[in-house]
Amino acid sequence: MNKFNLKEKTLIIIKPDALQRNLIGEIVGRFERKGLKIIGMKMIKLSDLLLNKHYAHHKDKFFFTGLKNFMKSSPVVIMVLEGLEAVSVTRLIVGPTSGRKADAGSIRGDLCISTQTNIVHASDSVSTARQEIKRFFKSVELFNYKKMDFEFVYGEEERE
Ligand code: FUP
Repeated sequence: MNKFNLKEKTLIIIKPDALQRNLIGEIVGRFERKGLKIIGMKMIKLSDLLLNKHYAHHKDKFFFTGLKNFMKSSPVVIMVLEGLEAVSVTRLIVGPTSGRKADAGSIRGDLCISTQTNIVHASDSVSTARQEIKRFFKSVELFNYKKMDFEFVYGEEERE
């Protein structure tokens, strides 16, 4: 068996601020250019039910209501990305929560200045990713397909 898990998966939410600011293509492009594989993608409107589950760890925080209102203010684009260490690689590309603290070069560092309207959500661990993917996608909405750049995205020792 391959010691590298090239099929690690993570959930991305492209938030309402990114939609309003015409940044969907920019964000998807950054993940694509990194070499992450898009195995699921759709536009949805987040419900209270979904948001209460997704942000359950923040339910007692002062910003919870504002965060929910923001996340419901327009549709969002959600994606499942797959690749070697997809969860940590994606978090690195996204940057820390506050756009003011995120390094230049990261999505949040380059594209936002807020802690709340911070462009994108990315799962914070492999186990959270599993739960979040299940919450947002049916199994028939996730695709297993061959990508032609595979041999160039990964080196031989990672592919075998
Ligand atoms: P992250 O994993 O970087 O998305 O950050 P958190 O799970 O800590 O926070 C989730 C969301 O809560 C953030 F994307 C935005 C919101 N939030 C605020 O609105 N204010 C805060 O002070 C902290 C987080």
